[in-house]
Amino acid sequence: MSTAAHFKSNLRDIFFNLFEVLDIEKTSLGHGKYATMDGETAREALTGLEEFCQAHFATCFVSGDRVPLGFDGKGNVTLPPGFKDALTAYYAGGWNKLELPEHLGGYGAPPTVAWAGFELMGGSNAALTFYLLGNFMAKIVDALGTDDQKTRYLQNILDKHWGGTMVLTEPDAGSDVGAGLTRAKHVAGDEYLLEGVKRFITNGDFDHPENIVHMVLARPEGAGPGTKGLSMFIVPKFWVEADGSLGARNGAFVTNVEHKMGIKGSSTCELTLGADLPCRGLLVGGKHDGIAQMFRVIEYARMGVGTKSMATLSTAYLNSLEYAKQRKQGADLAKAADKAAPRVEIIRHPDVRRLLMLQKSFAEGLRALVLWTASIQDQVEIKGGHDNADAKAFDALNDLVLPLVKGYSSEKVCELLAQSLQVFGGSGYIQDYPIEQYIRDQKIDTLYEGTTHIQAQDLFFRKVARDRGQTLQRLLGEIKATIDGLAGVDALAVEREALTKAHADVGAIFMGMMGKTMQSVYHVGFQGNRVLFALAELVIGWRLVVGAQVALAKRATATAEADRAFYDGKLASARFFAKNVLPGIGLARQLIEAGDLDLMALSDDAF
Ligand code: ST9
Repeated sequence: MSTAAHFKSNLRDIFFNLFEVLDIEKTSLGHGKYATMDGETAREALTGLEEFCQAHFATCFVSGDRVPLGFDGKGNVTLPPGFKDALTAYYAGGWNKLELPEHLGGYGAPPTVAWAGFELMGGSNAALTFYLLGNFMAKIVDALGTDDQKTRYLQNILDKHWGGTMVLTEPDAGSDVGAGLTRAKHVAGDEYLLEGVKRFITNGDFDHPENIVHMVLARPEGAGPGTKGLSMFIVPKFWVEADGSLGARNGAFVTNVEHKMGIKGSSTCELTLGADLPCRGLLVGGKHDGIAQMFRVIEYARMGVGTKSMATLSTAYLNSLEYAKQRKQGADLAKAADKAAPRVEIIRHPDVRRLLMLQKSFAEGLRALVLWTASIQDQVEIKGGHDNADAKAFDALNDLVLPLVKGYSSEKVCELLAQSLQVFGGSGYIQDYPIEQYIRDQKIDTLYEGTTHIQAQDLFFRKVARDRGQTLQRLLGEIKATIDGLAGVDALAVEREALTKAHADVGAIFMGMMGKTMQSVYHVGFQGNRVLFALAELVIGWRLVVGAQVALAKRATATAEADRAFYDGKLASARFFAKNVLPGIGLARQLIEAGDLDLMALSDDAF
């Protein structure tokens, strides 16, 4: 297979979600901050981006895996073949402007359109896509920086395409960010000197931009322990003077590049601050509010990681579908006794059909989850940012579902990619096909930006318990309204019944867990992931059924054969999920209710 051909996109389903289900032409485009973007522009942009990703991102997907990053031992990392050209083409085509707001010179696409675009980029070459984080850091400087910080950085990042990083992790501070030891010593005004060693820094160095802007968490002298004692600093590779001109090399040096299982083209670096040269940084916004500031970046990255997983499953599914339609092996199972029976394409085998529909329903279900979540983000901005009651309700809903996007999408896709490979038989295990690389490139998604259990704790303690279940209840109410609306719709009776049962099970799971948590928080430790998965499956099942309602209506009037087949496929995905996934929530409920603390009592030596 050619290196470019690995990426198979599904723009038809993206458009189905955006324009037929979420109806963003009515709900998002033309409103508030998105006043100037219309449906035609959004469709053209995504169609163009798809072509661009095929031509420039997909083409270096393999070289990014096979040709190692260069590292000179003096802080400088060189990119694999094709990466620099692809980044140059990306900026030359103005694709970075798609999600930038108009006041920063962008086209003002809402999150729905931007995350749809991200699916295309992350699916065609995730390692390369990460190098584009600088663009988002410009938004952070714009939102949080002082006027002086904006003068130094904003136009530089935007016009010169500087890189950006998020710098939290240290050798002994991974999930436990608050254990970070990097220190910051006040110099004057908002300027500090930083010292410490940071680890696993994505994009720590690369040889495309002239400068890289690191957003670093460090503890100022005298600050308290834990995350609340951390502040966020802008630490550039090259110092930037007050007039925005480039100054001397700053003391933030890459001192190692990790050799990883996957996303090898993405430089994951150890970053040493203040060892050989002083490392100067500016306190973001002149305010000690580091962890809250950094969570603006983390939330974006968590959404990005969940979307990357979904995008990987989608292209893996479409690759395995293509293979299953071409590969002939064995006779039809019903004629297997007849040794002279004709050989059939493997898509004719029931087990392969099951594997294909399993992937299809999850790829479409996860896309529906991601784009629905993005539509909530659209509304936060349209309703006036974070400052009014309506916007706050959408913001709380976005907070509630982000752990599903990040935690569930990454875990489920990790499991399902093995099934994508299974369709290929032994051929899937070799590098002639992209699935083995997909598996290696995707596994990281369950780990970085907060492991799956961090997402489960975030969901249970912060997004449900601390909120006294209010946002969860609103969400369950919305799902209930869909169930009620399906009364009498015979074609979706199976879906209605499965959703009704799953809805009741999830309600009972949360009620039961509140009681169990009163007895011991260890119950959340044991059952948290299961709770996260149960809610995610309910929400995905719901979104698939909402899509099925639309598909049912459109199917009735569709004249083109391709449209009829597409809507039949949507109905089939929803039905498969309702029959094969939603009933599993009942089992999860039983296991959660029966969950005990036995393992805590077992001696460590017994493991
Ligand atoms: C990493 C980098 O992993 C990986 C690279 C990813 C690259 C992604 C790139 C994305 C895309 C780029 C391309 C763009 C192209 C776009 C093109 C589009 C067309 N929400 O519970 P407490 C805050 S980096 C909001 O007491 P502990 C809050 O301020 C490493 N805020 O925590 C809170 O205070 P309060 C990532 C939250 O026990 C404060 O924290 N590392 C949330 O002190 C304290 O909260 C991680 O993710 C939240 N959900 O600390 C760390 N939670 O309560 C994982 C907390 O007063 N560890 N805050 O509001 C954790 O998350 C831990 O739970 C912990 C615990 C550190 C928060």
